[in-house]
Amino acid sequence: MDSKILAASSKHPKPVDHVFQYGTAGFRMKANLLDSVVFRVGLVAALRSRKLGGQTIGVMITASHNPPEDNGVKLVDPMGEMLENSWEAYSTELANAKDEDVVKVYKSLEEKLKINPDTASRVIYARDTRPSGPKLVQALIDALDATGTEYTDYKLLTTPQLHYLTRCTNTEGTPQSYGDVSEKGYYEKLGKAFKRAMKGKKTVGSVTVDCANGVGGPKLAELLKYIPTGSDGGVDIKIINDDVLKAEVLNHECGADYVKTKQRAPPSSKAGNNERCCSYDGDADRIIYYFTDPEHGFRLLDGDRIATLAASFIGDLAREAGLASELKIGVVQTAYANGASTKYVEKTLGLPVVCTPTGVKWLHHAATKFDVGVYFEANGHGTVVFSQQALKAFSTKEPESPAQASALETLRALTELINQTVGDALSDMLLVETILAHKSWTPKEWDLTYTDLPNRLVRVEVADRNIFKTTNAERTLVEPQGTQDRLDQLVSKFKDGRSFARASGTEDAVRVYAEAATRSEADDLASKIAALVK
Ligand code: 16G
Ligand code: ZN
Repeated sequence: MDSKILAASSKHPKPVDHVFQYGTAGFRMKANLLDSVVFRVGLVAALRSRKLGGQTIGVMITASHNPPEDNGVKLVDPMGEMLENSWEAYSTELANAKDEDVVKVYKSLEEKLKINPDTASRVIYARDTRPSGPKLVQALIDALDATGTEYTDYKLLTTPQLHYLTRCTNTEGTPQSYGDVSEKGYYEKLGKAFKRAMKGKKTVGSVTVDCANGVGGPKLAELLKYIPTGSDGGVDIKIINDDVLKAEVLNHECGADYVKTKQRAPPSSKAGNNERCCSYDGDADRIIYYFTDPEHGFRLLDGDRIATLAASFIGDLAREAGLASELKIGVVQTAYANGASTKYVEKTLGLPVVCTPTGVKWLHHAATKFDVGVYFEANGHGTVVFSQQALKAFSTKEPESPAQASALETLRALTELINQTVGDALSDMLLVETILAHKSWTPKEWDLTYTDLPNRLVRVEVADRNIFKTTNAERTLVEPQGTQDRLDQLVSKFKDGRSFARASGTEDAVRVYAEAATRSEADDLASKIAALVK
């Protein structure tokens, strides 16, 4: 095997002087720098699979909401979760090894982690629509061939579809089976669960879906074949920005990241006043809703709104089902969650809120501590996870009334509808549409549940972002010394003021978030804190 790895590696030389890091979203950069990285990630996937006794590891080639010329690669663990933390460091180590040391580092990891090279290794992989994808896939295949790994190429998929398939592959034929191991199985599962959850209801008006000209477009079109639409009741979906043939339009003036950061609808959207709209990102693991209010203009219904909507609906169902005292329901947010949403969950819904650092893996992990853990980043990445105890309660509780039976049936349908492996724009959208249909809500009623505090996010270029060290889920700076005290002093002068600064995990910058009672105060506070950290 060693000579095979050496020979294959020589076809994928590392760009000199480039330092790579497996970050919160895997490796991500300009696609022309990624060839050696993807090859070596293939080696890591083989090691990881062998370490786990031949369980299947997922490899996704995507750069999500980044521009079309970028690409990236990340690994998916057997149950569809993000790669275990310690393996991020092994991936980084192998990605940075000199060409002549690749086999040496590979062998040292094998030895250190006590991996038996004779154990079988299995990988499944997929990519998004970027033109650089197929060439990077070849680098991955070369690594899998060199390590004697069995693999299945799922071609084009959304990131959450690959997470789904990874879990299905590893649970096939067991009582924990997550669904049929095929792309079609994914649509069938969602379609069936959506019909059950909707119970013949119909959403008010239509929803316009902006697919960011990414892989979500063709996949949503496929999903529509499995769900009731238009005259059958269900949901009336209009797809826009679904051009995956013109590479340059991916994420360009459209998509969830554009809408969230620019706080405006994509210019291509023709939706009228009060019409429900949503945007996916380039690999369809994020979703943001919005609409135009005739009085107040553009209104964003972001990840915080989806979390509060889901928590309120599931909380009500658990009460109606007579399970409220048995099950611990909670919401997980990051420091970016609007303070008004946190207050709404704690005070109005009466549910606990946990705050974690930025990055899906932290939120997901904290959510699994609840029986029903609702987690969303404000940027629209999130889902709901159910404990074994919750699943058991939903399926075994004897209903004492037709209302209880109905609530239990809706809960069971939701556990099938929600992609519990990771945030999934298609699944999250069907969840939101189900809830709005049950409540007969337009986006206006959803928007009125609470009022966001005015807030501002600023990106600050600094000489060295690594000097900024935080604790308390990124809400408190421990270094540089004294900065947090000065920050606190500034914040204390603002009514409802809150602010924090943290080093970005994906860009060379520090991000400053500030909120306060009024728009001008939030802006003022943000610029003062930005000046402080500069
Ligand atoms: C990554 C994270 C995303 C997070 C973002 C923060 C995953 C899959 N993705 O894209 O959840 O919001 O980083 O970026 O965990 P930042 O560190 O630059 O603010
Ligand atoms: Zn994404």
